[in-house]
Amino acid sequence: MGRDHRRGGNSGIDPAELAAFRQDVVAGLSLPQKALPPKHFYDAAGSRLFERICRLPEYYLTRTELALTRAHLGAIARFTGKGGALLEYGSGESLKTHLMLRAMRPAVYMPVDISGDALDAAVARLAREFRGLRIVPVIGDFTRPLDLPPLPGRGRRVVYFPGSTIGNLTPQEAQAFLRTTRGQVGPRGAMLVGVDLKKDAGILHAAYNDSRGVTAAFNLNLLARINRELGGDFDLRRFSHYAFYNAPLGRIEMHLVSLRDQTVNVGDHRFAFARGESIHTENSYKYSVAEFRAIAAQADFRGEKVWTDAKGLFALHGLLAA
Ligand code: AVJ
Repeated sequence: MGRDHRRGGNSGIDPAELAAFRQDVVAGLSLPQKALPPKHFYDAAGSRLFERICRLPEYYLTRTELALTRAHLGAIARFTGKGGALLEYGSGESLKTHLMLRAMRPAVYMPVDISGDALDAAVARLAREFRGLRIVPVIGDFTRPLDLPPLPGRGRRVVYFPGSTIGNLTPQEAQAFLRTTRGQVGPRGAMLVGVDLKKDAGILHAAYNDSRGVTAAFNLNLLARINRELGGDFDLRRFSHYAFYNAPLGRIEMHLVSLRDQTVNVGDHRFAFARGESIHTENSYKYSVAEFRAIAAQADFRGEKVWTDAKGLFALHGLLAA
């Protein structure tokens, strides 16, 4: 189903994805502050590690958003309306997607993900569970402009973007992304977006420095992936996971810190690291309800509804085209 929208084969590594990965790594490790985009965390091993993160006691985000979605499902479905088109940035593998599809009963569901394999698996399962649902999978990357097939149907168009993935973008990038989304859903459209809230720095610190070291393994897997796919020779014992809350900027930063002066090869490229120098691997922005609504307003979305948990950990925003 929908293979005509698809980029490549379904076994091994997609050559286009590999080329993009190589380009990002060479460019990112050539910067004065070395940096790698977090989207490359999610190879098969990284996706498994992320699923383990989601089950960690310290990582409150996933379970809080799920509980929130369950608790308010009726109100969320009244907000989206039924029978429209649901576009999700993410593969649709999550339990939250099932809940949303069951409550909203859209005519069309369009999952957008960079992993063709993840899409294949999710589409097969959803097609079995939701007979009659038109599923249009799209391989794509929400951080880049994306040519989507037109969303069919005359019902409301709703974009679902759970998981606080929007936190990976800077506020400026988030605003531009919301503006693109606003164009996709049109004048009667809506968006449901999961956003991690600002909170006590100790809670944030624990969530990104878990006691079992799963987040550290997730971060370091990026170097293992470079070794596996790009012929790198990173010695993982010579780098360490470092995550902290940058309060002035309102974000968790993740880095990989070089434990000594060293040189690393990636294919034909050589990169020098001083002891203590880091690769910045992820930002995870945290927004108060008012801060996020202000960004949405700049993109012509009005904050219509917001659902939060009792502890004020996580927010699900219901935005309407303004
Ligand atoms: C998937 C981007 C929401 O920022 O919390 C989890 C990724 N990184 N632990 C986040 C992540 C380290 C996660 N997002």
